[in-house]
Amino acid sequence: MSTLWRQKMKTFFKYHDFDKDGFLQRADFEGIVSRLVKFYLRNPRGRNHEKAYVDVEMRRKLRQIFVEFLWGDLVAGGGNVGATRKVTLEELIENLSALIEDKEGLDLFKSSSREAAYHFFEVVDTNCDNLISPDEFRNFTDVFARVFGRTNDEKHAQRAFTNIDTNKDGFISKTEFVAAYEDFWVGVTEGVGTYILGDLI
Ligand SMILES: [Ca+2]
Ligand SMILES: [Ca+2]
Repeated sequence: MSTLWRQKMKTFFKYHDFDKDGFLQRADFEGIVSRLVKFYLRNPRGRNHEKAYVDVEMRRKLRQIFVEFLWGDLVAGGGNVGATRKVTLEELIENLSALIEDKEGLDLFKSSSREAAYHFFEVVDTNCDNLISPDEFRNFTDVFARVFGRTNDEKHAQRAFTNIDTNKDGFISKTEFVAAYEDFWVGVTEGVGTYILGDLI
């Protein structure tokens, strides 16, 4: 895999290793879900942010993304996904490259990545019009930055938006979002999803 790809994995790793102990664990991902739910309960940002929706539906979508897909399929590589498992950056890189360098593994990976991207899209599209506007995207990067304990970098958020919006109509469609999310994980050169998490570390 390329240097750029490794850099993306390192960026993902650093953001998600919330307690900065050099390992990714189930608790890191559970913690992200709890913090996001708590944040949206306190600061409803959209039409679909009634308390009951956030508490049940959004929590379910976020768990699917962070605990089942990101932690279970991807970081833990389908092995032990329980509380005792600790994964280093090198191990993440090994698990993920083994998965995407295998034809069958890649197909499987793409279908779960698509499903996770759909859920993500619904979380970001707060007015439920099936498009992500620049404002919705900014809101989302802002919420994520808070949850990950960083400051939001507007410049990088804007660059990410422009790259993802491939037909340049000023909105991110579901198809564009799915393509960008997949590109982040499998692309070895700079592509539509390289900066989806912000600038690379
Ligand atoms: Ca929208
Ligand atoms: Ca577009």
